[in-house]
Amino acid sequence: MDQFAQILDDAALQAEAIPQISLSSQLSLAEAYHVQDLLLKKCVDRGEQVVGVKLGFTSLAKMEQMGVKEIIWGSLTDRMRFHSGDEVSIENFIHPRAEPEIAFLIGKNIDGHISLQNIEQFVQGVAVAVEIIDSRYRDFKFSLEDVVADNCSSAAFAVGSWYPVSTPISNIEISLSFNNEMVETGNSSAILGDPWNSLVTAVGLLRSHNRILKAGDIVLAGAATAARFFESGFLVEAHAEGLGSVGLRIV
Ligand code: OOG
Ligand code: MG
Repeated sequence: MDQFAQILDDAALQAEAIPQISLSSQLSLAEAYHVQDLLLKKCVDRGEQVVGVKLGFTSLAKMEQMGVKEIIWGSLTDRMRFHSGDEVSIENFIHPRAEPEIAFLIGKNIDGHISLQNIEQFVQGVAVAVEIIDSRYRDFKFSLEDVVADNCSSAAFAVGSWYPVSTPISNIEISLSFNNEMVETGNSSAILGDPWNSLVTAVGLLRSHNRILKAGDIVLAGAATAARFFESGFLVEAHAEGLGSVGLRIV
C-alpha cells in the first residue's frame, strides 16, 4: 500500500497528474483508507499538523458531478489552510477547482454518543468556507477508492469569520463567485438535508476509523454545489447567507 501513498504524495508535491490506481490495481475501500492514512503520515512526518477533516459527496450536486455516490472523508492539514484574502499560487495545483462549504469549529472532544439533538454543545462556531480540491488523477477522474486514497482531493481551504452555533445554517443560500460574478448557487439543505447531519455523519465515519473530533478541529461539511475550475488572476469567493464571505486570490 505504501507505494500508492508514495505516488500520490509525489503527485501532490510536484503538481503532476498520475493515472488512476484503479486502472491497474483493485483496492478495497478499507485499503483505500489505509493508503490515505499512509499518505497523511508522510505529511505529518514532514511537519504538517492535522487541523481537521472534510466530508465529500454529501450533496447530490457533487455526487452527480463526479459520479461517486458514497460519503467519504479526508484530513485537512495546516499546509492547506489559508486565510481570507490570501494569495494562493496556482502552481501548487494540477487542475484545481473551487467549491463553497460550511465549516464547523469543534469546541469539545466528541468521544461520546452524539445526535442532531446534542451535537451543538460540542461546537464552538460555524462559518462559510471555500475549498480548493485538486485530484491528483488525470482529467480529475476517479473511482470511489481512488479518491479516498488521494485524501479526497484535499488541497487548500479558507474559513470565514466564526459565528455562534445558534446562527441558522440549515436552510441558507450558499454560492461561489469568481471575480464577483456568481458561478454556482445552492442551498445548505442540499448537504445531507442539513449541514448539521454532515457533522453527525463525520463523527460516525471517524469513529469507525478509531478517530475522534477534538477541540479546535475544523470540519468541512461538503459542498452544496458542483465545483468549478478557476484560473490565475481570479478572486475565488464563497458566500453563505448570514455568514458573510471568504475569498482567495489566485496568482
Ligand atoms: C472529491 C472531494 C469532494 C465535496 O465537498 O464533496 C468534496 C472531489 O470532488 O474531487 O470535497
Ligand atoms: Mg469539498
